[in-house]
Amino acid sequence: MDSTSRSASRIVRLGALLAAGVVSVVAGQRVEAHEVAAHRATKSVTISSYAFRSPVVTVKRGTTVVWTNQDDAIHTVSFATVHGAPHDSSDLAHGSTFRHRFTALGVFHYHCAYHPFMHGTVKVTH
Ligand SMILES: [Cu+2]
Repeated sequence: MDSTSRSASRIVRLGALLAAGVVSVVAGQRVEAHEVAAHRATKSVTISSYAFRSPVVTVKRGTTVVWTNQDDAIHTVSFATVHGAPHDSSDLAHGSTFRHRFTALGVFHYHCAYHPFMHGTVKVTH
């Protein structure tokens, strides 16, 4: 093998490595774009007339759920204490919001600490 063909074969190998790298980078970007879209998703739940509307929401993992109290009465968004559930919202006055990004899969039940008949569920899926 002379020096010309040796360097030519090195160039071919480098080209193959670059091609493989480019393919994996493109695949990685696709996955990232998909994850970013899920992470930016939000779902709104309003609190009005002493009820969570809608009481049951199903969201993809990474979604942020935002509760807004439209009642004059104070309410809370208080979850059963399980892995992946948010901490208590504490008191929400009229117009206040509480938000939590759900990163764990599961079914999360919550209620209002002042009005136990007010309850809701967040189902987090793939
Ligand atoms: Cu309440």
